[in-house]
Amino acid sequence: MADINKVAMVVTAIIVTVAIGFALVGGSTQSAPVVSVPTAPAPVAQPPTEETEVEMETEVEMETEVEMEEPSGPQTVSVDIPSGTSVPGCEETNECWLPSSVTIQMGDTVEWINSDTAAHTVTGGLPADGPSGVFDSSLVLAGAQYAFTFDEAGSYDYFCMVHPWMVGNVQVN
Ligand SMILES: [Cu+2]
Repeated sequence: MADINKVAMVVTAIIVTVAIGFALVGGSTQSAPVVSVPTAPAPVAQPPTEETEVEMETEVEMETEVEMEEPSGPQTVSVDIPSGTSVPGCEETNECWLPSSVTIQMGDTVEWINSDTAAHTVTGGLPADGPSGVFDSSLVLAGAQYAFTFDEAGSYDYFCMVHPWMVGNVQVN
């Protein structure tokens, strides 16, 4: 009887130990994924996103700084007088001057380059009102150019005295 009881107690102890072991192992294996799933992906996924955004913002700021440093000081903007503008038609697509409208800063210079075979003028004003007197190139021969520096802000219409359909504008800020 005593031996049987001892055996039974040992067996019971083994069973209990194994059961506790399963409980611990099972509990740990069950709780481990439950805890790690919500915590692990969230912090791992967010920091890289924030770092990427910060890096992109920094790059944009650096590019902006570089771009803003370049226009320091007076600039010269070129306007082309395309070939064929001595015949009406360019005004329909607004291409008598390329570009037909430019925006510059005070102190900047606009340089008109005559790429046409005909002579043109760059005359401040509008055909209906006549020359404004602000600037006038007189005849700019084929291949020649004319430049004017705008020191005062404003909107300056201009046209060609020879071909009054050629109308352009310079916006000075
Ligand atoms: Cu012209």
